[in-house]
Amino acid sequence: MSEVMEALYESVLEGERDDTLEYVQKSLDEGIAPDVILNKGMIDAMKEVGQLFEEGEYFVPEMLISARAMQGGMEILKPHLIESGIEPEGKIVLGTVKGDLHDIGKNLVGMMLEGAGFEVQDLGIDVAPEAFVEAITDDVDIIGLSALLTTTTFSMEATIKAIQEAGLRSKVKIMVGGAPVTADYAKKIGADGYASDAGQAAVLAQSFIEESNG
Ligand code: B1M
Repeated sequence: MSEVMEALYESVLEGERDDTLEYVQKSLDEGIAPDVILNKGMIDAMKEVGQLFEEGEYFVPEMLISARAMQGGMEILKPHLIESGIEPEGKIVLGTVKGDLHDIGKNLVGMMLEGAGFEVQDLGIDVAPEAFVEAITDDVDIIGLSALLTTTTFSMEATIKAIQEAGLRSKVKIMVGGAPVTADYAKKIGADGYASDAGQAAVLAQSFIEESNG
């Protein structure tokens, strides 16, 4: 890893937001590709944060300041990750499910979908099943559910059930993702698809639209 990327990684690990902003900009100035900056400089650092939390070295406040640093860096990267000027090719309602406050992955998914030409309605975090149901209007093609906790994957199932019970299941495709979610689990709870990362989420969403266009 180059010196600036190492410095970026450390800044996220230490939750030094100002340094993160500086090193993301420096990495871009040095011509490092935005997806490399994101994956190697920031997402890998967040993985180490999670590991340190598991080992009892980090606590919630440390996770939080690392998350703030990463979110700041993502704002600088955003225009470089998404291409502009594409006409919306579908609408997706996105949210982190009830009981879950993690939003970095969901925000990345939203950015990549925007980049792929989707209109994204972001319902935020801790979104109740009923709120997803209410958001399904005629122009909505896809519902995207994110969960980072093993416990909140059950909220995904509850959300799909609520959409079914409201008689709206055939109107939308449902995509799920997040660290504890698997393709098998997605199938089991009746989702239409699973994506392991933000790039895959955009590919999956596009395949849903192509399918519905025949
Ligand atoms: Co939390 N946390 N956290 N946390 N946190 C995890 C998830 C954990 C794995 C840490 C660990 O123990 N190693 C663990 C969960 C264990 C489990 O259930 N399996 C955990 C825990 C336990 C907790 C608390 C319970 C801690 C506590 O209070 N004791 C608590 C729960 C709060 C709640 O939600 N109710 C908690 C709180 C927090 C903070 C608030 C402090 C903070 C979140 C801040 C924020 O999001 N604004 C936080 C953080 C930062 C993490 C880690 C360190 C990093 C998460 C992250 O942002 N990753 C995380 C450890 C880890 O993940 N290794 C951890 C970077 C992000 C880009 O990746 O979110 O996986 P990710 O998203 C990816 C893919 O998963 C996918 O694409 C994304 C981009 O590639 N994806 C989708 C995500 N959503 C998708 C949707 C799709 C498709 C793909 O379609 C719709």
